[in-house]
Amino acid sequence: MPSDTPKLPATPAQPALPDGGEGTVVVERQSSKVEPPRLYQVVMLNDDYTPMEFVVMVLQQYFHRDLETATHIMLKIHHEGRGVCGVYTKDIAATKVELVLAAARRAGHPLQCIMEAA
Ligand code: TYC
Repeated sequence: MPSDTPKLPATPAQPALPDGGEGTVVVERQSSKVEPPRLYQVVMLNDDYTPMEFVVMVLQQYFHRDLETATHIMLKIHHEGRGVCGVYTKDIAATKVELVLAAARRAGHPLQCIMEAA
């Protein structure tokens, strides 16, 4: 080989081993069980001013309810004072509450929406 040929790095004698060649591999046990995430229900509250059609639209748009189910939930809220729109993990429930409140504010309606541990 001519003396100016670049040299490749030397191949290690041993392939890389998980124990670095020491002969021991430690597998750590999980210290705690993985629990399913806590769930939160998004609850809409009744008021005297928000139009029924707006509540039905919100239930369809933000909670993916069909017209019949959205109407049923809206009427339940209207008669009983509150109703569950859906059940979600914490971040999703919080986002839904923010989106509903923002939509109500934009439209000038006093609609209130909260989340609570399911
Ligand atoms: N009570 C309202 C009305 O009579 C309708 C309504 C339903 C408002 C549900 C809010 O979360 C609500 N126009």
